[in-house]
Amino acid sequence: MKRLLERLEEVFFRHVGACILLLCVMPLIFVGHGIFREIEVEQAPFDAETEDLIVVGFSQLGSESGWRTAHTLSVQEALTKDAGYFLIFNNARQMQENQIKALRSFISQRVDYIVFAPVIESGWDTVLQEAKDAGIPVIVIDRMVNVEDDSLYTTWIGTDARKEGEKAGRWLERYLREREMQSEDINIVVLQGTIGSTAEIGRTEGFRKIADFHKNWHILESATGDFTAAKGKEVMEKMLRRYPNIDVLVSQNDDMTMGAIAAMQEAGVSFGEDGEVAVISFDAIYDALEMVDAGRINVDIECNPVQGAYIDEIIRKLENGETVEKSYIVEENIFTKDNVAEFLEGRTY
Ligand code: GYE
Repeated sequence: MKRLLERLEEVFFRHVGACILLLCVMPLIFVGHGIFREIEVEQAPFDAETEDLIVVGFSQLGSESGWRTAHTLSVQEALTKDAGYFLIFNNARQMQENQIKALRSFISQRVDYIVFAPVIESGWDTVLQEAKDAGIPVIVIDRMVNVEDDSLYTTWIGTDARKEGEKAGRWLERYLREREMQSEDINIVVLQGTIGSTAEIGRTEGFRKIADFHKNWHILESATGDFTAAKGKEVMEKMLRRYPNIDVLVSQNDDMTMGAIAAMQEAGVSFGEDGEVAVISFDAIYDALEMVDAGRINVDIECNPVQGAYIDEIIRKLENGETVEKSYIVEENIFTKDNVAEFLEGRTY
């Protein structure tokens, strides 16, 4: 009996001991995990090798589209070690809070420059003030920030999204005129990008400006597909169920267009040059241009992701103490079946 009691005592303490140990260790595991999650950005090793390099923290908003992949690559290809840079990259996965964390991490690492593609326009005043207080120049790329004090960033390199939206509207005017449909009722649906982003705001407003001139153009619905193919498909499926006679799809990027095309195919709705639904897309990535060539997308309004070389040039000027412009707008084209072939050749994205 005594031996049995001793045995029970031994087992009991062993288990309680294990539980206590686990209780002590568990919080550490969680805290540790939290820490590692927060500091996802690569640390800049400030050793002899990097001392001569210009350290750039690059906060990319996400990897939601083919355009974004080309954009990231363009920055990485321009800011190489051979060109004199040490690039710290962070992908915010389309979440503003991740981007703010990345910017704070760059500030605490005392990088030489911050390059930053903001997911939406608002909400940056505080963190950009922190960068300014730390004396770190901020180069905003692609989308814009909407801040009270524009001395919070040094310069912006991007595209004219409003003009892109207007170009889409002008193309539709021409298209309807050529088919002598300019007086008919035209039903339009719009797949918007991330709400509150420069690309979404500009393309929505630019297109609407032209649409407002035409009382026979009816925008049945505008809904966001968040610039992704999956969401674009999902939203288009709902629209196709709701509206049996869509004449025009305006899709604010090629990825959503691909999703919407899949939805139309599944629903048995024809589209493109000879179809029921005319397709207007934005970005002009390679795969979409092939679809323009094949007559499946009627028009693609280009948005140029090749912005890396501009950043390099701007940083070099700043290093030499030269002044830079407050904004740089990259050049853009518009592609239809008539001109696309010559641009397909040699296009890398
Ligand atoms: O059109 C889209 C991407 O901000 C211009 O973002 C960029 C847009 C681009 O996700 O594909």
